Amino acid sequence: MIPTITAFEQSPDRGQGLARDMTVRWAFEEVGQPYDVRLVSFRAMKESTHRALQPFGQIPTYEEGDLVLFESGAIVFQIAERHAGLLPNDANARSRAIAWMFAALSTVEPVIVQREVSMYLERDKPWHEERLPIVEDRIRSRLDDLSARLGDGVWLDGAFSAGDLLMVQVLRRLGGSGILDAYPNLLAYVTRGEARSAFKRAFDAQLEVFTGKSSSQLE
Ligand code: GTB
Repeated sequence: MIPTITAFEQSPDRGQGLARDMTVRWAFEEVGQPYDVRLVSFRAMKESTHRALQPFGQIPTYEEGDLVLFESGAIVFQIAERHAGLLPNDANARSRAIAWMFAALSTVEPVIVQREVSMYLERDKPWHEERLPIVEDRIRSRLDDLSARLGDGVWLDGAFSAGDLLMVQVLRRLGGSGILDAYPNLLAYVTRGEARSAFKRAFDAQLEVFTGKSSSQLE
């Protein structure tokens, strides 16, 4: 059975592949699982039909037969559990890769999201100028540690895993901020992720939703 996911009908990221359906699309592409996409409007996302799938009225969701899932991390984990290619076979290595999935979503991403909130929702607050450098220092603190751990490694722990997939997607959210520039190994890490053919297929598919044109038509 082909799973169906939901994605923005009109993504506010304008095709940059930063909305979380991109993460799920990338996971599907890595394991070679075809998938369908149902596009939802902002209004439809907040209606009861969609909330039955996603209690918070967000994308992405995942439906396969009787199974309905929300939370992009849980969806990537489901894909990684069901297919080879995103989690190692060795039990300990598998547990470590899962730890990196959690690290991406619960240790690194929150500080990056705080900056987005600060930039997009708090700009008009009298304390914005004071708060932003504090938030950015918190990001740098996480990146210092992540960069030290990655060192000159290619991926976080051996072969590419779902942990890398989530971490690369999280770090991509810093694009345009200049913050990653101080971490050449993390920049190279993100570039390696984006160079994967599965990433490119996923990226092109979500871009096509924004432009209404396939990548071959854009060339
Ligand atoms: N924890 C949930 C998960 O991982 O699935 C979070 C899901 C979530 O944040 N979904 C967002 C959403 O539906 C879209 S991805 N938002 C609508 C709402 O809450 O009403 C987050 C996102 C949105 C936009 C950009 N962007 O424009 O760059 C980037 C990321």
